[in-house]
Amino acid sequence: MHNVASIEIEQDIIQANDKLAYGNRQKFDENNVFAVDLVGAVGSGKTSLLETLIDEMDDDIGVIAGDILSKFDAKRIEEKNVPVKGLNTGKECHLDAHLIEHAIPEVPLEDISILFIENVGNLICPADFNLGAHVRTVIISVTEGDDTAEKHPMIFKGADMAIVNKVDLAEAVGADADKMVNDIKTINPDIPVVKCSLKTGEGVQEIIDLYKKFQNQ
Ligand SMILES: Nc1nc2c(ncn2[C@@H]2O[C@H](COP(=O)(O)OP(=O)(O)OP(=O)(O)O)[C@@H](O)[C@H]2O)c(=O)[nH]1
Ligand SMILES: [Mg+2]
Repeated sequence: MHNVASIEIEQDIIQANDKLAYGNRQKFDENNVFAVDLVGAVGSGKTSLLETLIDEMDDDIGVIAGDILSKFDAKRIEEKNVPVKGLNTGKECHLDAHLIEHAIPEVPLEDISILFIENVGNLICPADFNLGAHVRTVIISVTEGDDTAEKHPMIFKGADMAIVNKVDLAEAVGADADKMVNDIKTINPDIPVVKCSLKTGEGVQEIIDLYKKFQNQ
């Protein structure tokens, strides 16, 4: 009985979130803003990827940076002189559409063409929470272990593209980056997967090309 009740509550929360996400998507579309939900394990390279993309992409980029307690990531993005709104989730281990709805007025959508939303570092909680973004990217890195994708299939099932980062460290940590790519492709055969190193630049152009392709779809 208790289990049935908790499933119903969870469904209600997810449905309410989906409704708000739809509203967020409308605001992005009205402003011709392509929005990306960037999800990944703690320390997998989310903020580093954004720093690189801000440097390398021609687009006007804005960022919403979610963190549990700090504004560290927002400060790193601020140094790149692009619009950024830092969001603290408190105890919550994911962003949700309601938080994004309230952050949107603080990002000048009319001045940007891409909005990256850095989700809280976590491969579990964000899976169910649509933010209204056009694309969800999942980034993991070899240093979390090459069984990471196998252990977290749900996050890859709902993703549009995936990145296996820090391949420059694969040998040092005894991880097989190709296995990680294959695991992701087994979980979700429809999505592109890029092997990347934000230290050497490997894979960065491929990621940029994918975002351009998604933007033009
Ligand atoms: N060697 C190597 N280090 C990397 C790479 N990408 C990121 N790092 C380092 O990994 C650490 C974590 O990177 P972040 O970009 O802060 O990771 P994050 O996913 O934003 O972390 P949280 O927001 O705390 O979850 C930093 O010290 C980066 O310099 C990479 O490709 N290779
Ligand atoms: Mg970060």
